[in-house]
Amino acid sequence: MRFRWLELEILYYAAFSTLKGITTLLSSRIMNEIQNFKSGYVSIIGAPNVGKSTLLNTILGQKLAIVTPKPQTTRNQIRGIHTNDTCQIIFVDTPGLMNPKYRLQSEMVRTAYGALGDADLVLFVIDAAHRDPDIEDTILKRLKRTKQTTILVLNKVDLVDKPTLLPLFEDYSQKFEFAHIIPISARNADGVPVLLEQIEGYLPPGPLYFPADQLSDLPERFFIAETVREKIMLLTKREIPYASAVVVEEFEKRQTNKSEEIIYIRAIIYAERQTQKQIIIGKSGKLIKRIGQLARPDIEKFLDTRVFLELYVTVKADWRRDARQLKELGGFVDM
Ligand SMILES: Nc1nc2c(ncn2[C@@H]2O[C@H](COP(=O)(O)OP(=O)(O)OP(=O)(O)O)[C@@H](O)[C@H]2O)c(=O)[nH]1
Ligand SMILES: [Mg+2]
Repeated sequence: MRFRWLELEILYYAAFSTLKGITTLLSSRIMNEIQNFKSGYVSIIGAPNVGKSTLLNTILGQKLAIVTPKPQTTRNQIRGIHTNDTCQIIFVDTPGLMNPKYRLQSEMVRTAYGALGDADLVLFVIDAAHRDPDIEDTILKRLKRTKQTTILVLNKVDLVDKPTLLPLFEDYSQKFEFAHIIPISARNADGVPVLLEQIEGYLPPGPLYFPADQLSDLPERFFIAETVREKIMLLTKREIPYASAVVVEEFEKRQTNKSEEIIYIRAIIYAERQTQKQIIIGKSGKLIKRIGQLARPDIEKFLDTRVFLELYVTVKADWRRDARQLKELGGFVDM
């Protein structure tokens, strides 16, 4: 009997020390991982239409920022979170930089430069197929003042012949001391893994700021309004894409007659003139119906539920030039 007890005791101690060993090993690995984990903010800046938002979406593997072939699509800072086992990067997509002609554009420029302040790293994106020397020089002057570590991203290389890239490398490396110059095609994801690898190298050690599965810290309403605005930008011409704003007024879970859950969304489209309002509505409401038809599936995909989308158009004269309206309709905050 005594022998049995001894045997049990030995077994108990053996099991206990193995368990202790495993726990110590695990916790030291976790500690190591925490110590080696990196995180930080990376701002994406550049002229309008160079592919900043496309790059953000490609990195995230999901459409977060709206994209259109028209310049000045993005109006606000769009934060997208990329997390893997070793790092968390908060990318900040920004409005395209330009010489502003009215208040909305000044706010957009202020918003874009506002993303430089807290950035651990800057991605300066240019369109390798269509350069804009004036804007580029203005941006470079700013970067020289802020002295931030910057990677130059030559985007849309799918549109240019490879030999034309070499002079670009030479030209830009003379203009600024870039940490790297990386050619990519944001649309095809070519070069994006290399870019990500380089970015990670510049991040400081840091914690997970957001849960690993979180994609953005912006509210759902913002992305819904943006999706509707994207469709307006795609379906309208001349001044209308730039004179339109969208605000989600109602966002509510409801039950259908068949007890299915559905999200009811009421969004208001703001135009600056009565004539613009009529065009957005279209003959017998045809265009606004089309805007809704294109926006709804995107919103359903984003929210992962069925959606009932109701759109209205209203006029707010010259909202783009009015500070108070810009806050309400454009989502601009004091910085
Ligand atoms: N061929 C090609 N087109 C691209 C690439 N990246 C973006 N585009 C296109 O360029 C256009 C502008 O892309 P966006 O991502 O909206 O550009 P942006 O810099 O965010 O533009 P703003 O928000 O207006 O400043 C869209 O038509 C994209 O599909 C690329 O790598 N190759
Ligand atoms: Mg954009």
